[in-house]
Amino acid sequence: MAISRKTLQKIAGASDIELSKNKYPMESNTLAKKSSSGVEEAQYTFCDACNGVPMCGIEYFMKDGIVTRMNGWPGFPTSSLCSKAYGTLQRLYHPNRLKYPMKRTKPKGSSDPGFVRISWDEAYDLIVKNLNQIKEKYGPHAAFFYVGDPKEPRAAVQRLANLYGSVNYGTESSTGCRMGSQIAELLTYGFETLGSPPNDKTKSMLVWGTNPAYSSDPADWKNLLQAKERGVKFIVVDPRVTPTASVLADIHIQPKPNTMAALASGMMHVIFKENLHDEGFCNKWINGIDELKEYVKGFPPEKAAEIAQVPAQQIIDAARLYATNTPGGMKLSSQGTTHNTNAANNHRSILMIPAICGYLDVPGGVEKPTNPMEGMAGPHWGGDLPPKFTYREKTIANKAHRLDNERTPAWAEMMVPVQTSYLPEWVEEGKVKAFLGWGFNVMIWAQTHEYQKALDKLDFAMAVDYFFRPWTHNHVDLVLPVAVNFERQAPFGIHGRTLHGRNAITPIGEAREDWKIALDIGVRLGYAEECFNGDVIAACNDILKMWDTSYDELNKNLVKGVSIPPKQKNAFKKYEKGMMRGDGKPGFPTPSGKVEAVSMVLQKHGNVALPEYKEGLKTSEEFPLLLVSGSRIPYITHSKWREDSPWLFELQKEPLLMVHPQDAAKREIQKDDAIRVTSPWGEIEVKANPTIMMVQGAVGMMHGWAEANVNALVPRQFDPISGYAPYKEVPCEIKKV
Ligand SMILES: Nc1nc2c(c(=O)[nH]1)N[C@H]1C(S)=C(S)[C@@H](COP(=O)(O)OP(=O)(O)OC[C@H]3O[C@@H](n4cnc5c(=O)[nH]c(N)nc54)[C@H](O)[C@@H]3O)O[C@H]1N2
Ligand SMILES: Nc1nc2c(c(=O)[nH]1)N[C@H]1C(S)=C(S)[C@@H](COP(=O)(O)OP(=O)(O)OC[C@H]3O[C@@H](n4cnc5c(=O)[nH]c(N)nc54)[C@H](O)[C@@H]3O)O[C@H]1N2
Ligand SMILES: [Mo]
Repeated sequence: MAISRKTLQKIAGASDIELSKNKYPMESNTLAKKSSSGVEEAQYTFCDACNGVPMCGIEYFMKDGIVTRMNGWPGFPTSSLCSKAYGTLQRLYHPNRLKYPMKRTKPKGSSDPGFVRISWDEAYDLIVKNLNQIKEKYGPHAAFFYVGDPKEPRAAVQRLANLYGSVNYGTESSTGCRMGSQIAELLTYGFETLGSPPNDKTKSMLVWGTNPAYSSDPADWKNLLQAKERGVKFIVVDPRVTPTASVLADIHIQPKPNTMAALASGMMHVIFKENLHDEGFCNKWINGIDELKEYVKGFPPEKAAEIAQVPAQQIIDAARLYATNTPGGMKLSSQGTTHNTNAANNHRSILMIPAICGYLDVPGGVEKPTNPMEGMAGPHWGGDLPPKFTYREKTIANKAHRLDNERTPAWAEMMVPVQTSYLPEWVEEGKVKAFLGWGFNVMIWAQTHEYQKALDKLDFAMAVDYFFRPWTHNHVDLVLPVAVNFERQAPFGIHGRTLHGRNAITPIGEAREDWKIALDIGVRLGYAEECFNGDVIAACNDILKMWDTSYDELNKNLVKGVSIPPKQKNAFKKYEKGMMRGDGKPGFPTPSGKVEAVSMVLQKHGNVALPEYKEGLKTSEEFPLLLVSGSRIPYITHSKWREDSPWLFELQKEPLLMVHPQDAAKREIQKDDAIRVTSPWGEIEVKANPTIMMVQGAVGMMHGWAEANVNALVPRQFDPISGYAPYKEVPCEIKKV
């Protein structure tokens, strides 16, 4: 897998880049203001470093056609930039950026794929030829469309998939990120929420399995710090000693990973027993309340404590603190509680705590926005994309052809993007023949080599990326160079009810925008009109017209943005007022009209319908430690920001394994020792980083390092509801090399 910097540059076609010269003039650029020589002019775009949604705003300055400096976009709702955002400037001019379409010339499996530069015309012809052949031979659903962590390409790629006729469109969010918690929320509450920011009505907060000090945008973290100063009581549940826990927690519970349903059941046991719950809400609005009460009777604090390996008194104290400091809010993780074999029910169990306390949709509790952007509710560009633009009706009409119907039926019923964990099986069964991927990384999947093998077996695979990533791109036929955040006009920004335009400089080399590539392919497949003849602004306008505005209008109001007024006044307890369900009846938007402790959808599919605890992967004498992988660090996102941005790379140049000092001492391991990490499913070598951040009995490291891919250790044993992999509960052992 190791590949030299020189080879990478050769593949990227980068040797002709000289940063000292003005190589990227702005003639062809429609939007960025031309600066007269020597004068700096402010321009605006968004940061896509951690792909948080909504994105942070960047103000940047040009001199002689070059972006010379940047800072937060003044007045933009999230504009205090972190180190990764500043790293995007270095990424823009990185000599290894992909600049031309590249086609492989050697067969799959060769040590050198033999990528050569081709023209865009040739690249598009290759894609169209393959897509047409596949449609003819196997039908359109055999082509899989996929977008990784990047959120911005999604609407255009899903539109393309549906136009071509394939219902099989998936994303990294539908594989291992946000949607595992989202399905739990939809099954339980009927709407998606990880909680709302605490406000001056909030008296307590449950912060569960998330470390916003490192993973959230700075404004979000600041909000939590301010709540702490106001005296809000915090319960932080995380096996590790994170900055979030040490700064915020009145009570820090450090449970064994994947025991959340036992721990939450223990807390609910105390709340019911001490009559601290909201009996009126429970009786009227919770489906299966009797079954839930009965179930948690089986989890007295001592028993929950034994399973979760925490002091019983802490469970009692936390339950009392949360239920008596009314109302309580919550901040849950997109993925910290769902990277295990009981993913959805662990998360559902946590969601039941604020529900039984009556904290849903009350001021200061778990607030649900009254006026999300019509036609685009949810995390914009991340999850629920504009249904009209993405042809949702086709996704619904083609439901029978979804590849996830068989193995994760509850998922297939509830979620729009397909769950992709079973890609290797589908390829083996001949159900997938082509893979068209925008911004994706095979290293994010458990047992990565299975996905690499699957890509190798396809008739056709392509990737669209900023850089050449050998571990992924050595397994595709075509790699297309994409424009970065400074170089794209689509999509526009959405923040609450405010829309923002952006400027774009001319892309380096022949890089093109994600939206442009998707639309161009559509045009060549015969959908010129539907794909706006490849015009990304026209595509944006097609969405913007639903709010009676246009890209032009956004750019006229560039700095301030355009706010779309809400149609109704803000309201609480909307479930009492018929404001939550599509049919206008009172109740929650679930099949029963109530918060579902017993999920009717799960019942129908034969899944465990109560949020029950299930024992996970077992440690043993041979593998006594639990690996909790992927905990975020401030200056890295997944596989990115290693060589992409040398400023950030300086902060950490190699993968490190966090281990509690006592666990290290037992094995005579010291800081920076080379160690082998072994699980029943694989092994890797890394350097040791003994730290008290790690709880005893567990070890942790970040995913995305090619030289030590932690997902080699993670088994493909998926949660039956969400299809999620146990990234955070792998039995393992470590040994000095
Ligand atoms: N073991 C373990 N595995 C995990 C996790 C974990 O915690 N532990 N976390 C999971 C989670 S939550 C996530 S989100 C995934 C991450 O999954 P991925 O998104 O697949 O991972 P990245 O490594 O960020 O790869 C993104 C690729 O897209 C390229 N790219 C970035 N932005 C753009 C863009 O706008 N357009 C295009 N075309 N390309 C772009 C980058 O250069 C990079 O090559 O990993 C999952 N896997
Ligand atoms: N700097 C930076 N920011 C990012 C990213 C990044 O890579 N770098 N990635 C972005 C993405 S894609 C995502 S999904 C988000 C993720 O955002 P977060 O969810 O806040 O990310 P983590 O830091 O992984 O926090 C998860 C925490 O869960 C804990 N944990 C593990 N297992 C369990 C369990 O069973 N129960 C409980 N209670 N806790 C558990 C871990 O110790 C860890 O501290 O961050 C986003 N922001
Ligand atoms: Mo994620």
